Amino acid sequence: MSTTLAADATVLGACPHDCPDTCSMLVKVVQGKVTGVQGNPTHPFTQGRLCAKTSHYQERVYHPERLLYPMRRTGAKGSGAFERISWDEALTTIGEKWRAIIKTDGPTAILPYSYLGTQGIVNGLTVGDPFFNKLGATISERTFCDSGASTAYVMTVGPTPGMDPESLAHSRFIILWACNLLSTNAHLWPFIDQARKQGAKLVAIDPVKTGTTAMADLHLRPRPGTDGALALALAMIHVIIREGLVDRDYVDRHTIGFDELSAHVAPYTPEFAAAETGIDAEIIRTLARDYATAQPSAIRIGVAIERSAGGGQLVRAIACLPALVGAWRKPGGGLLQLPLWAFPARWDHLHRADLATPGTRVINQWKLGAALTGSLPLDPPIRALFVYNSNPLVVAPDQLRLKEGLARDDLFTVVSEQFMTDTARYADLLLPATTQVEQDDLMFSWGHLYLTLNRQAVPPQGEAVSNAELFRRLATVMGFDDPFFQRSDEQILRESMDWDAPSMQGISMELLETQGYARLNLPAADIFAPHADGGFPTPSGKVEMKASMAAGGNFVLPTFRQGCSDHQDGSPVPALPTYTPPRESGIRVAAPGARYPLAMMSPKSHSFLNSSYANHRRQLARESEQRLFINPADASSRGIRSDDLVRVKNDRGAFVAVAKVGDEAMPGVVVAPMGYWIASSRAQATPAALNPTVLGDLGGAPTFSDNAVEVELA
Ligand SMILES: Nc1nc2c(c(=O)[nH]1)N[C@H]1C(S)=C(S)[C@@H](COP(=O)(O)OP(=O)(O)OC[C@H]3O[C@@H](n4cnc5c(=O)[nH]c(N)nc54)[C@H](O)[C@@H]3O)O[C@H]1N2
Ligand SMILES: Nc1nc2c(c(=O)[nH]1)N[C@H]1C(S)=C(S)[C@@H](COP(=O)(O)OP(=O)(O)OC[C@H]3O[C@@H](n4cnc5c(=O)[nH]c(N)nc54)[C@H](O)[C@@H]3O)O[C@H]1N2
Ligand SMILES: [Mo]
Repeated sequence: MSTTLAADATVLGACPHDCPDTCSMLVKVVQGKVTGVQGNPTHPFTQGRLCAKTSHYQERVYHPERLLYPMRRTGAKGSGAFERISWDEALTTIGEKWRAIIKTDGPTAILPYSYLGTQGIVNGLTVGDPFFNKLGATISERTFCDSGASTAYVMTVGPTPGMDPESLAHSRFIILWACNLLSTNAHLWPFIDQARKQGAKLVAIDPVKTGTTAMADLHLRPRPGTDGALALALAMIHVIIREGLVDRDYVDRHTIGFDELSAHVAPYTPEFAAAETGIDAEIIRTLARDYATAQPSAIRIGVAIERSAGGGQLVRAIACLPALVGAWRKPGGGLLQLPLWAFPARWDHLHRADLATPGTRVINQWKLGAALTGSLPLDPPIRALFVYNSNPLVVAPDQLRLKEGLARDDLFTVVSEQFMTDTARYADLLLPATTQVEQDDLMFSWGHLYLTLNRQAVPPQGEAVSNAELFRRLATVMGFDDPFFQRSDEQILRESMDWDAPSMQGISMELLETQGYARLNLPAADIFAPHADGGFPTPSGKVEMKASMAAGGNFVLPTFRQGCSDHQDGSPVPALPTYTPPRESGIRVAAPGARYPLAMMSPKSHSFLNSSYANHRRQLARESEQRLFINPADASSRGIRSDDLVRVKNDRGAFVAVAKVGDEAMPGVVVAPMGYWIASSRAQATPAALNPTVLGDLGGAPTFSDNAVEVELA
């Protein structure tokens, strides 16, 4: 933590959240208290604005329900009854329990569970990895978010930042594919707006009608899941090739596998895609023609694109499109996935996979319920769970089984949290965590090309500690004497980046301190076309329409996702982007008399950040209680009217929601926005109770958009 904190100041901070926008934030401190936050007006991406979640961040800092002290459970698991204890007592208890478990069952009986409660390089994704690797705990495979799409993207174009998000201002044709940008990536909108003022056309491909799709010139609504969208992408390739819209020069010089792809897409006609998607074949033809001819054209894919059985193959097909039409030639053309690939973070040094014993057991985090209840056979079983930066009871699938697992009396659970979340209620010990204004951090971004510094503005509330401090304390308790485990936040921060990398030239701590942020050393967005002349970071140096990495079977994603492999069941990945049938959803499954005839999606809520902020009055006032959007056709056949209470169910579970009848949901599809807590739900369950644990075709992605359900009046 910083040494001196001014009583009155405006401190350069950064939004900590798991969101592509990573805003530079001005934190106003008056008499040692944060009185307000504001988007940094000089930051080219933040542009002075914060969002519905963070514009009153001080309300999170001083929320009356903040956890401020370590606590021990006094009631039944889940009851929420706790009493205050000291840090010494909490740490001693953890040390004793863990040592006893290690003695009887070995260290793999301990399972960490974490994600991106905070995204900072110091306190975020990797903060606990060196500790748990050294401890020998089971490795948690974190495939929460974009690991499927990332695997597909890397297979096809390599770990390239892709197009500069700001260069969208120069696009002539923009496709938002499975991306609810105005809610989830709102700071990208001004660039799209600028492009549109210069005549660019905007197309949204999303089964759901959202605020974002309402802004588009054309909204295409494929049936959710792989059957729809993958067929659409393959049909676009089909049309572009058959109608001679290919940029032959670009394809010849910068791609491999074109001839095979050309033969491969022959059956994927617009008529085939029309039957799969419900979108008119002529509209698909026009889309392909416009996309190919209005150069530069851009595709922005949302993370949601991966959430079906064939999501990975879909992203591979989409990643072929810009090369086919030569979109990469100019600024404003190409594919925008996650520009985080541009940041030269020293991930190996941050997660220290080298400290783990080779062969250590790995459990995918979507399987937590199964892992805790024994339905995933484990030897030794999990006897201790350590949760930080995550709220699995709301974000992971299989909620009922997970609840059952967390309720086990013989499971020793520690949760580090800012709030008494649904998961925290099941802890044996609770440890209080700081918010962003109480700590230092450095932020990379997965939505723009700026590094952002967060300086501490006020002292920690109560006895809250940062995650980095938490793991220093745990290392001491467990007797890890390597000084690596006692590095200060400042040391971690400074050692986290490769300052010698070309993209860091011109960036110094001094610059970050004075400006709050710095653009990576890359050309300005209006002249930046990273692949105008090829240079893709794949094994061949080209866009791999036929993926050489697929031929080699499994490979580990070259990212910071420690323990993340590409393919869960070990079956080979097809060399060309190939049609994968839906597992559950898709209208075609819903034959007359089907038990679960509706496809459920559970996308993000506008005012929550995953499950964060769903305990804030301001955000709840806007989101109200759990809603279920249902089409009038499906509602009337079930006797459901708007504001009726409905039960949504499948074999995995059920939850109760307030029905909203309208065309937000297309026929055959229901939409249950995510984030609401169990504690404030009507039937002690949320959409996660219905979500499948089945993984997608690549990268261990979830299949939350491939989920068959039924709805009835409650
Ligand atoms: N307000 C808000 N912002 C957020 C978050 C939040 O919780 N709330 N979460 C952050 C995080 S962690 C992430 S990963 C990003 C996610 O950002 P997005 O991917 O934009 O988020 P989603 O709302 O999950 O999905 C976007 C759209 O994809 C559609 N969709 C879902 N499945 C499919 C499909 O199979 N095909 C097609 N074509 N469309 C589909 C949904 O209907 C939805 O409207 O947002 C980040 N920003
Ligand atoms: N149904 C459905 N489920 C989904 C998704 C979906 O679209 N639909 N999206 C998936 C995706 S893309 C993602 S990224 C995941 C997100 O999953 P999570 O990363 O688990 O997201 P949150 O629910 O925000 O939980 C983060 C928790 O960390 C806590 N926290 C914040 N800062 C700190 C800190 O500094 N220290 C500690 N110890 N705790 C802190 C917060 O209070 C919060 O309770 O959810 C996934 N689950
Ligand atoms: Mo995410």
